[in-house]
Amino acid sequence: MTDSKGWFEKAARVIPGGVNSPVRAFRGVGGEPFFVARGEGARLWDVDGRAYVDFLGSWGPLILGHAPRPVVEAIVEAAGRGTSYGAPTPLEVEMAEAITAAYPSIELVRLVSSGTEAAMSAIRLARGATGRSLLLKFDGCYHGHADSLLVKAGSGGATFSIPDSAGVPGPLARLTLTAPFNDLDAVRTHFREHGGEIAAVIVEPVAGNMGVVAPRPGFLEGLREVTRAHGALLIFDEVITGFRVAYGGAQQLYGVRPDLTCLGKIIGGGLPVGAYGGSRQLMSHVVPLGTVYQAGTLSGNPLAVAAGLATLRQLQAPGVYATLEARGAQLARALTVAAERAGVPLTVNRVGSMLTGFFCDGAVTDYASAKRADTTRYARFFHAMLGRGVFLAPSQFEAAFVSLAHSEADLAHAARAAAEVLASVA
Ligand code: KE4
Repeated sequence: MTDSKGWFEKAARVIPGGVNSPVRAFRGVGGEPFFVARGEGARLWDVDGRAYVDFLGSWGPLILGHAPRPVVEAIVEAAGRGTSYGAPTPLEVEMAEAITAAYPSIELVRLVSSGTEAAMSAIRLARGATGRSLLLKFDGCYHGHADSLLVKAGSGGATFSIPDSAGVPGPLARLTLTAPFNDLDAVRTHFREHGGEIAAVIVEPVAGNMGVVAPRPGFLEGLREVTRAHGALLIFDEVITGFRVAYGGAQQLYGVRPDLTCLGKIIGGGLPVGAYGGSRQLMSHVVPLGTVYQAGTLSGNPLAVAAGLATLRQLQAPGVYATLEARGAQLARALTVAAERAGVPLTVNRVGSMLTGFFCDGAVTDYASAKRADTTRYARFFHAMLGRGVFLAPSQFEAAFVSLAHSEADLAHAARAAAEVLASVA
């Protein structure tokens, strides 16, 4: 019987780095990844038979936990009728109706197959609808791997960005401006200098990809105001926050309406779905209505949409978000108390059921402050928790997620493990 180590060796012979997405390779925490045999509820089992309480939840989609019965039944039922048609189906309409009902800012929505596709399409639409070329994104925010979004701030405060990946042409990177998250002054400066050329600002309304960082009061409202004043579009990338921090996402939670919204993760219930949407006027620029091209063989795939709809139906039950809020708060409190008792500097940022414990003192409000965290200590914490059967994100700069499948006992297990581990990494 092949163990995780054996599978990783086999994988590395045929897959770059042995993984199909780089963060899974544990490079952020060292060591080698375990290989999964199965998941059920709040638990994962690896091929070596070890069980973990899973606070990664596949990086966000599994708000109901692993293999929830209504979702599995919906997938099986849909699969029995076929797996893909390349032709429209009623289920896609039901998903679009569910999204537009939950997001008043969305009148028309296009389903795609990943968050990357959603963000890539949204920025192309913004450029096509405004006739402008510049984009503005925030340091530490991640919107998938489309070329225009793999950029970072130029050195020495240079206005224009530089590629954050090989293969991204310099001239393309320079069309994307960057600013620190939560820094409205920096955004206003960019608009003063380039206002008439900026097509859109794209933001994670609650950042998840630098670790969890909440918007400062007034930040999102300020983005809404400055983009409107300059005729630029505001894009909320709610691939993580959509149906996570509230049924209506961060735009419901903070009461700020973007022009375009990207969704993903939860709306696929663990299968590949992304979406982007906005006003009828804006979305009418998208082919076949308009001239902004976007297409996809498996867009609106019936199995993925069936899984997503079954998930959303569960999230419409009364009290769901109060439960997620309470469980998120309970885990955050347990981490904070354990760190205080152990004398370990830990700043826990949380919004609802997404949270990150940064191994540093002081507030974490943007990428620069997040990078103060002690990643070596985080790596030791991660592995010690894994050894106690608790699976967290294999990177300090990612989020942990609590699901509706996590029980009181699971949270108590994590709290006990954190108390033991933090005492040992002090
Ligand atoms: P995908 O293409 O991975 O489905 O979505 C890209 C994306 C877009 N927007 C936000 C806010 C996202 O968080 C993501 C993807 N998130 C990462 C980690 N937080 C997925 C994990 C991975 O890359 O393997």
